[in-house]
Amino acid sequence: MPKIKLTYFDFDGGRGEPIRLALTYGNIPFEDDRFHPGDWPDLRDKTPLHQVPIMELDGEVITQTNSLLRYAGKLVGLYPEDALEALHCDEAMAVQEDILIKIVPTLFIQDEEEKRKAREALVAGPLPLFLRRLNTMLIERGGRYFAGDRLSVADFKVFLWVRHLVSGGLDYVPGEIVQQEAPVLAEHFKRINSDPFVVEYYEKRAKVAAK
Ligand SMILES: N[C@@H](CCC(=O)N[C@@H](CS)C(=O)NCC(=O)O)C(=O)O
Repeated sequence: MPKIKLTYFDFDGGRGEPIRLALTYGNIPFEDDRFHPGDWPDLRDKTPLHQVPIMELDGEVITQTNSLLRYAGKLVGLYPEDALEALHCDEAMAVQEDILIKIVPTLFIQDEEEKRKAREALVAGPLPLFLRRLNTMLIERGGRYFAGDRLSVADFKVFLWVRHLVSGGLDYVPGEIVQQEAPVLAEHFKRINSDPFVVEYYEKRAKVAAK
């Protein structure tokens, strides 16, 4: 097993979090290298594509969230061996990336009115579209998981995004949108959120944050 170092912003979400969750799920030792967003400008130029997450494997730097997540999934048994199930897993991860790409620019809008309009535009179109698609994908795959009848890294990735949405963390995006547009996805969220591993992981994280 190579020595693994994962570098990402110090918050329990975003592109790095599913990788942390997967490695922890499989008890894979890794350096959880978290940095304060204020330190990003200094770190940025030291990363190959001026982006995170990055993973160092015995010192070799690798980029690209979904590639890293697939790798983590393979290490811990959360990536399907069956070709079709692997395709289903990849599709769900890519769908989540695509909607994220539409949301991210709105995170940096300073003007409140402009931000409200941008978020309302998301609620009027892309968000329901992507939520409904994820809902349909779940139904087509048996209603419980995105790939086969078992947990995969796709479930962690989509769960973490939905977790942020339902928390109301995006201003002007009502958390109820998930239940309204994608009830099967809302059930999926509740199921993963109450998984004993996930519960324990975030209990531990809450203790770290309280220190
Ligand atoms: N395609 C890349 C995108 C990575 C990406 O955009 N990461 C964001 C954080 S989630 C980032 O580094 N933003 C800082 C910046 O662009 O300055 C991947 O999947 O890893």
